[in-house]
Amino acid sequence: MAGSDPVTDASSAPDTVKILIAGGFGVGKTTMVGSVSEIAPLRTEEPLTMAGLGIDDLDGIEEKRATTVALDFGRISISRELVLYLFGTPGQQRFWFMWNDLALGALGAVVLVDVRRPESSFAAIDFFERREIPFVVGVNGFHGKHPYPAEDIRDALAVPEHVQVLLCDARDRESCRDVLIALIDQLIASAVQA
Ligand SMILES: Nc1nc2c(ncn2[C@@H]2O[C@H](COP(=O)(O)OP(=O)(O)O)[C@@H](O)[C@H]2O)c(=O)[nH]1
Ligand SMILES: [Mg+2]
Repeated sequence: MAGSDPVTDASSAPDTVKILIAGGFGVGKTTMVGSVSEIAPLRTEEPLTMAGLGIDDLDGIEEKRATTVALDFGRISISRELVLYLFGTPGQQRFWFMWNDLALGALGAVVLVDVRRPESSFAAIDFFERREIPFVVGVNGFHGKHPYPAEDIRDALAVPEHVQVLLCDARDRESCRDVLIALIDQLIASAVQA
């Protein structure tokens, strides 16, 4: 009784793709997952406490009050055929042991950069380059300001030519969606080439 029952027909189910949202501590990863997610994002945030004093580098991000201890999780439908599952990584170096596990099965990543402290996302760029996981760079202009063109951030972080660098606002749904769509376009283009 093969049929086209939309409930049981696997071909009508959307493709689901795992995407990582990575970058340094306090660059806006949790904010981005929260802005774009259609489901209430799962957060594993804890208030920053004295325990992290001297460990978590708050230089330049004094307004940060909470920190992601495991991961952020959200979902966004790009079309009827494509649903992205977003995994926001914890930024602090002491949680880096989790990154390899989080990266399993990920098709691509967004590396978010705080325009005021671009170097804090360098390690994330290095991580995806080494593992040959495709990524785009999203430059989060805090306070909606973009003092530098994308190409300056590319030069500062030695981002290779084939990786897109996009200016964005982690608080803005459309802006974050545009970054994710750019990543998907990049993934499709490289799949077509292969
Ligand atoms: N003004 C401003 N604040 C932001 C922006 N993105 C994130 N924040 C704030 O910066 C802090 C760190 O962001 P968060 O998303 O927790 O960073 P994460 O450590 O990368 O997950 C939080 O207090 C956010 O509300 C932004 O684009 N503009
Ligand atoms: Mg976070």
